[in-house]
Amino acid sequence: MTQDKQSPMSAAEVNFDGLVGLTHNYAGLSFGNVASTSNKSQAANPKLAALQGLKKMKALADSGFKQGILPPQERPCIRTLRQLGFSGTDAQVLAQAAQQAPEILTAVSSASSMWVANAATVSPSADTQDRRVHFTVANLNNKLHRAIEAETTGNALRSIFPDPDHFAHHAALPQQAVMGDEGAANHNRLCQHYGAAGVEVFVYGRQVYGGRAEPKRYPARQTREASQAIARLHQLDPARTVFVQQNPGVIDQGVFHNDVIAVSNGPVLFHHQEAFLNSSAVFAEIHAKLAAVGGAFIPIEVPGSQVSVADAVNTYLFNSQLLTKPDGKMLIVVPQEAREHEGVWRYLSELIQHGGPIDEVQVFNLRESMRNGGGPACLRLRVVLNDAEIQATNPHVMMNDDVYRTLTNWVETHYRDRLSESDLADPQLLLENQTALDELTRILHLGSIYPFQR
Ligand code: SUG
Repeated sequence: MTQDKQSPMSAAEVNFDGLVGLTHNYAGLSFGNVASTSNKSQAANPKLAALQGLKKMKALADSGFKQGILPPQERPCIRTLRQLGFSGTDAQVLAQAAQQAPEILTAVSSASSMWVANAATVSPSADTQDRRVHFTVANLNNKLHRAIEAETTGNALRSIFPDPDHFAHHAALPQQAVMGDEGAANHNRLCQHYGAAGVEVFVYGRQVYGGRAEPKRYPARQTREASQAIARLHQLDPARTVFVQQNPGVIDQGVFHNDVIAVSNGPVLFHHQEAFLNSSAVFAEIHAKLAAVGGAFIPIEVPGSQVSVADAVNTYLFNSQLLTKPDGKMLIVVPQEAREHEGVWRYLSELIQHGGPIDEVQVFNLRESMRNGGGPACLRLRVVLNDAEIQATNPHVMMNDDVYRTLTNWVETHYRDRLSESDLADPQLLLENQTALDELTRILHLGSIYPFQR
C-alpha cells in the first residue's frame, strides 16, 4: 500500500481510473494527438477496452495499491445536441444530427471521459491553506468532444467526495481559449511523503498574455493563465508552487499533454530531456522549494540519444504510472507498446536494475485506449487522501474482488464488441447507454449524476 509512515499526517495516493464508456470509438477527433488522428475510422471494441481497463485496476488493487473508479458519461450527449438546435424525440435528435452535422454527432458521442487524468486538477490537503482537498474540473476547452465532459465530471466528483469539511469543489474555468485547462495531465506534485507539504508543478503549453514561445503545428491546450487560476483557487502557497512551460517543439511532435513526456511520484520526476523549456532554471527552483520543506528532488532525465521524442510518443514510456511500494521503492506501470519497442524496453530494463528509486516494471495491454492516445497515466486521476479523507470518500467506488466481478459482468452484459462511427446514430445505442449507466450509478452508489437522470 502507498502509505506514509514518517510524515506528519499519514496519507496515501489513491488512483481513480476512468471506466471506458459504451461508445468507445475511433473518430480522429484530437488534432495534435498522433494516435487519435492516425487511427481515425477504424472499428473499435468497447467491451474489450473496458475489460482492459478493469484488469489494470484489479491487478494494481491486488498488489495493495488503493484503487478507485470514475464512471463514464452519457453518450451520445443528447443534451448538447438539443442545445445546438436539434429537436423532437431523442431518436429524432440523433437522426437530424447524423444527417445535418455528422461531425457534431461524433464529437458528442466520444467516450473520451475515460482519460480521467484530464478530469480535474487535484491538490491534497497538505498543500492547501484551508487544509481541504481541492478539485478544479478541467474545462478541456481545446476540443468540443472533451469540453462537454465538465458538467458530469463535476457531478461525479461531488458525489464521490461529498463532505465539504474535507473537500472543496471548483467549477471548470470559463470556457474560452485563454483559460484552456486540461487538468492533472499537466500537473505534477513532488513531495517527500504523500502526507507532507509538497511542491506543485504546473506545466503549461502557452502563455497568452506576454508569452513568446508557442508551438507552430499543433495546439497548446493548457495556458499559464489557467494554471495560475487553479493555483489561486486551491489556495496554494507560492513558495511551494512552480510554473513551467512545456517545450513547444515537443508539442509539435505530438506531446499534446505533459503526461506524454513526464511523470512524477514522491520526490521523483521521470521525464524526457526535451520535455520542458528552461529546464535547468526550473529544476533549480523545484529543488530549492522542496528543500525549504525538507524534501529532496530526484529528477530522472531520459536523454534523446536513448529514447527519441518520437519513440516516447509512439510507446508512451512516460505515460506510465509510478507507484510507491511498501518498501519505498517504485513500480513503473507501462503499456504493452513500451514492451514491444526494443530501445525503450532496453532503457526500462536498465532503469530498474541500476539501483535508483524505480526497481520494478509491470506491463499492461491497454491497446484499445492507446489507439486513441490514452495510456496508463491518462486513465487515472491521482488523489492523495489522509485517513479521515478516505473515510469521507464514497466507499463503493473502491476496487475489490466483488466490485471487479460486478463490473466485469456489467460490461459483458451491456457493451458491444464492435463499434464504428456509423453506429453512433443508432437510437438503440443511446438506450443501451442509459440502461447501463442507470445500473452503474446504483452499483457505485453515485446518485443521479447524468442528464438523463435529472
Ligand atoms: O484528449 N483522445 C484524448 C486522449 C487523452 C489522453 N490523456 C492524457 N494524455 N492525459 C485527447 O486527445 C481521441 C478521441 C477520438 O479521436 O475518437 C481523444 O480524445
